[in-house]
Amino acid sequence: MRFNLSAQALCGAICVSALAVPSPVEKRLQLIDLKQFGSFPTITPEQAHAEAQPLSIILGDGPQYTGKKATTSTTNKAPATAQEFTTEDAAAAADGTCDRNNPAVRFEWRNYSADDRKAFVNAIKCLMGKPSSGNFQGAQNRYEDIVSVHQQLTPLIHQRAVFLVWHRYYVSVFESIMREECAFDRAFPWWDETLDAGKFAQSDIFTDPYFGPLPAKTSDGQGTCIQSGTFGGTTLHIGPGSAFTAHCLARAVDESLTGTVTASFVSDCNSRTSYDDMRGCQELGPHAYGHNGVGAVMAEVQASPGDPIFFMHHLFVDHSFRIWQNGDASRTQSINGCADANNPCTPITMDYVLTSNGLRPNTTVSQVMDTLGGYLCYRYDY
Ligand SMILES: *[C@@H]1O[C@H](CO)[C@@H](O)[C@H](O)[C@H]1NC(C)=O
Ligand SMILES: *[C@@H]1O[C@H](CO)[C@@H](O)[C@H](O)[C@H]1NC(C)=O
Ligand SMILES: [Cu+2]
Repeated sequence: MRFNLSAQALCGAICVSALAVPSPVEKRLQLIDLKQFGSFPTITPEQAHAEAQPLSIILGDGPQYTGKKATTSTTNKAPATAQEFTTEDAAAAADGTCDRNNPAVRFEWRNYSADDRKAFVNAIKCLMGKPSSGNFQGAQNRYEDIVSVHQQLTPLIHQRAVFLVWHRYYVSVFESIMREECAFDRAFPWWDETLDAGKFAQSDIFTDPYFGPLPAKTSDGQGTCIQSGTFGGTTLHIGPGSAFTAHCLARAVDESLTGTVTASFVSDCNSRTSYDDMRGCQELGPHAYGHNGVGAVMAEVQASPGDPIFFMHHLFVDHSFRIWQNGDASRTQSINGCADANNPCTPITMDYVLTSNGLRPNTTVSQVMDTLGGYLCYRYDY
């Protein structure tokens, strides 16, 4: 809007008519109306900050703490490079054991080699090229099986306690399918979005060799179909919302939204000592702004995994969750909050069942609370 006004002021009637008629470049870009995608609900960073708990509580001066910050094996030494990761590390989790001194390491994108990055996006592309199992509504390839499960489960996995644990499980299901069906045999990456806050589009994650470009939301509020890079020209068949309408993989970055995904927003949320308070703050805070900031497909709750950047984003969300858990040993051993939307609600327990509708076997909250517990076996490089 502001762009239109200043453009008119600067160059008058000729430029106005130029804006009204889409140029050949714009046509080639294939714009898409963003209204169909909606957005994730949010809280403001100011709200999260105002309700942040004082540092004395975070550092453990409260009665339930020993007065010393809990140390966990996440402080153990990392392999120096991602290449040291072996398939043995991946197998460790699958057989239910985890050597806490030698788990798989998820490397921040900047610590992840160009070769690993390529292999990672190619394995996702590989899933898009495999046939659907036929068990998931609307899915036209194996990757869309995974997207469909998120679409179908949406009301059960958002805005309630299970949000962080279910999405941790979902990322692990995605990882397992990449390894077993597309032979991905390297360490996993994660994305420290706080280092790219306000400039997501400048990250080399969003370049042709990797996830493809991140075009800005247009001045009249449209998204752009991704035409180049690993996922250029992708047609999605799950969504928008609960529909199954063929549409392009589109993005529409708003860097004023990505600009709120800062380390201080994350740590204000992580200052909360109650799991469910922290969860609500992360979900409606940095998590929601990352989705809305990338825009278009990513801003639509149900089918957002249609954009593969979804998994990089949820690896970031899971990293924040693990960092909160590192603050006290009890945080891998218990959970609180509502399991359903009843009033009064049923409290969630460690036995609550997590499902991926058969993509992988069901498990329980207790199996995924600890990323080093055996069902899972990974830590983050920092
Ligand atoms: C990963 O990156 C962080 C931040 O740049 C750095 O502190 C850390 O040492 C790196 N880790 C490895 C294993 O390269
Ligand atoms: C998995 O969990 C879902 C949800 O609780 C349940 O409906 C389904 O029957 C479970 N599947 C198996 C195989 O236990
Ligand atoms: Cu989700």
